[in-house]
This record gives sequence, structure tokens and C-alpha cells, in this order.
Amino acid sequence: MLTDWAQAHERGVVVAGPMWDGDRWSDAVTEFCRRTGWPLLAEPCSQLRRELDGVAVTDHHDLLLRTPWADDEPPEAVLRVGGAPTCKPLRLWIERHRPAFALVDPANTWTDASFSVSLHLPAGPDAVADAAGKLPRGASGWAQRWADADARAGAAIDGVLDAEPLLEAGVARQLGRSLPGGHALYVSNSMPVRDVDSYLRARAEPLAVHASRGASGIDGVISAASGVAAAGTPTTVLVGDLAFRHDLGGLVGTFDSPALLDLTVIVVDNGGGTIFSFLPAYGVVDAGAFDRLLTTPPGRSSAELASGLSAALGFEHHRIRSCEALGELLAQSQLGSGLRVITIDVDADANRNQHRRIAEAVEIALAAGNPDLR
Ligand SMILES: Cc1ncc(C[n+]2csc(CCOP(=O)(O)OP(=O)(O)O)c2C)c(N)n1
Ligand SMILES: [Mg+2]
Repeated sequence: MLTDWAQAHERGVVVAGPMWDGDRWSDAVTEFCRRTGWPLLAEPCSQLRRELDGVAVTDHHDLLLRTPWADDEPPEAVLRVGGAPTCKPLRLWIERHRPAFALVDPANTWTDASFSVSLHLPAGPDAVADAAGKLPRGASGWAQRWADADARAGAAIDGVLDAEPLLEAGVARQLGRSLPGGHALYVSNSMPVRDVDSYLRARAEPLAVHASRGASGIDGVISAASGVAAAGTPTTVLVGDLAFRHDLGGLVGTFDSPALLDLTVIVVDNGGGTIFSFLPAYGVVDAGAFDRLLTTPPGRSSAELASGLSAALGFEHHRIRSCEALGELLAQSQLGSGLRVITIDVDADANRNQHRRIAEAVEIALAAGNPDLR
């Protein structure tokens, strides 16, 4: 059934949403993409954002799908594996174009809040492998279009990030560059999971990327990451300042067995819950009320909290400012075990502004490759 379905469409994409066992899908998805010539839009939490031979793995679909380029040649088909994707522009793109949509869903969860699925298959990777095996090799022009756009987007992003002080996008990009293979990255909800989706690039060496997407809670993040580390995998957790203070108790939890855990906590301190400043209400409603009710800026910085607690609990605390300093610390995480907390102060306005300029730079880069979009 999946074979006929795939053959009926030329311009398809494979979407990989969050799943802890993405490794099990890797061969099947790779072969399916190779045969169909469809690109793979894999978020890091799918475990499939990695270099896969012969597959156009997109790193930057979150940014690509905000541009006119995305609607210039709309998709005819989407094959999804894994949970509901984190990327909002991807959801909106699918809602806008209503392509044929196959969900391969072994646990029969049918997570599809926008009712986009047109073919539901309660099946696993074998079904995808089986279909791939029967498909003839398709044309690769479509995958190449995505690969070219993704490369342009990547260069535009680097152009902005390399010229500016370290902010949230640069942290996410650096995690992908510096974390050693075999490590785990645990990302908090709110902006960390989104920044990692937008800026962490496919790598050759696998990195297990986890998040508790569920109801998007920002509670228990350090504790959950400690659980990953306690299972024996060196783990780095990327967390916002509010989520950090929600689970300071999680730091205490590591206290009894510091030598058994290899856990690095990276706190991006932007002065509260700044995800809300990306909402339409920001700048429209009264600024004081917005801050008090939504941003809820904490009185003390994460650096102050971390330095006070580091003395009490005996962990290392580093307050850093640059990409280089972050890269050096992350590379050292191979060297030993224990708990480390790295705090990074981020100016929320500069960060919001940079996100906007990155999106503009990507749009310009894509339009430059296509006279119709200029
Ligand atoms: C347990 C829980 N409480 C409240 C919320 C609502 N909420 C969503 S994002 C967010 C702000 C998180 O702030 P921070 O961790 O600093 O991340 P940032 O938005 O700055 O990236 C809040 C309070 C939630 N998702 N979960
Ligand atoms: Mg914050």
C-alpha cells in the first residue's frame, strides 16, 4: 500500500518527529528517501538528524518553511514517522497545502492535532523498509532543490552568527559542533528545544537528543536529564533560566552520587520566559503587565544562583560569554564525570532581534537563487 502511495507522488518529504528509538528507523528511512528522492526533515529529537548517505537531510527547515521559497513548489506528499513535530512552520506549511499525508505509527497514537493525516498505518520501520525495497529509484532534482536551499540557509545563518556575540542560536549550533559522539543532549521545552531544532546541524557522529515534549512542561528538566546521565551516558542539558529555577532541587538530587554522573547543565539566562515575546501580544499589550504575567523575570540571575549553590553542593560553575569558551568546555566533557553548571547571560532584545535578522537573511539567500522570489 505504501509503495503505491509513494509512487503516486513526486514531490514528497519525509518528516521525522520526536522518538527515542529513531535508530531503529534509520536504515528504512534512508532507503525510502534514496528511492523516492524525497528530502528528510528530521528534528534532532527524532535521532535522525544526522548525515545519512545519499539523503538530503535538512537542518534548517524551520527557517526554510517561513519563506516564499517553501510555497513556490508545494509538497504533494508527506510521510511522517515519530511524534508531532516541534517545528510550527512545518505544521502550518502542511495545513496550508494539505498534501497526501501518511503517518507510520507503530504505537497507534495518531497524534495529528490539525487532522492532516490521510493514510494512517499502525506499522513500524519494517513497513517503510518493505515499501522502499519495492520502489524504483526516483529522480533526485527535488531532493537537490532542498539540499541547495538548506546549504544557502546554513551559509546565511553562519553569516549572522559568526559576526555577532554569543546568543541562543549560537549556543544551539555550538552544541552540535562540540559535543562528543555517544553523548546525550537533553533539551528543555520553551526556546531550547526550538533553537536546537533550528540550528543544530546533522552530524556524522550520533548524538542522542532527548526532550519531554508531552504537554511542553518546563518542570523537572534537570531531574530528567540526571536520569539519562545516571543510565551511564555523559549528558548535557540545555535549559532556560525559569526552567532552571523550577528544578534547582534536581541539582541537589545529583549530590549523593556526583562521581557517578557526568552531567553538564547549560543555562541560557535571558531574564525570564522570553518565548512569550515571540507571541503577537508582545509589544501590543501593556509592557509592565506583559512582563509581570508572562515573562516573570526572576529577581536573581542564574549565575548568582549557580555560584551560590556551587559552593554548597560542590560543583563547578562557569559563567561564559563566547562560542569559543563554550566549545572548549564541551570538548572537555570527555575528561571526567561530575556535575558542571555553565551559565550564559543573553540580552533578550538582542536575541529576539537576531532571530528576526536570521530569518530575513535566509529569505534573502533563497530569493537570490530564484529570480521569481526576488
Ligand atoms: C510546568 C510548567 N509551568 C509553566 C509553563 C508555561 N511556560 C511555557 S514556556 C515558559 C517560560 C520558560 O522560560 P525559560 O525556561 O526561561 O525559557 P525561555 O522561554 O526563556 O526560552 C513557561 C512559564 C510550562 N510549560 N510548564
Ligand atoms: Mg528564559
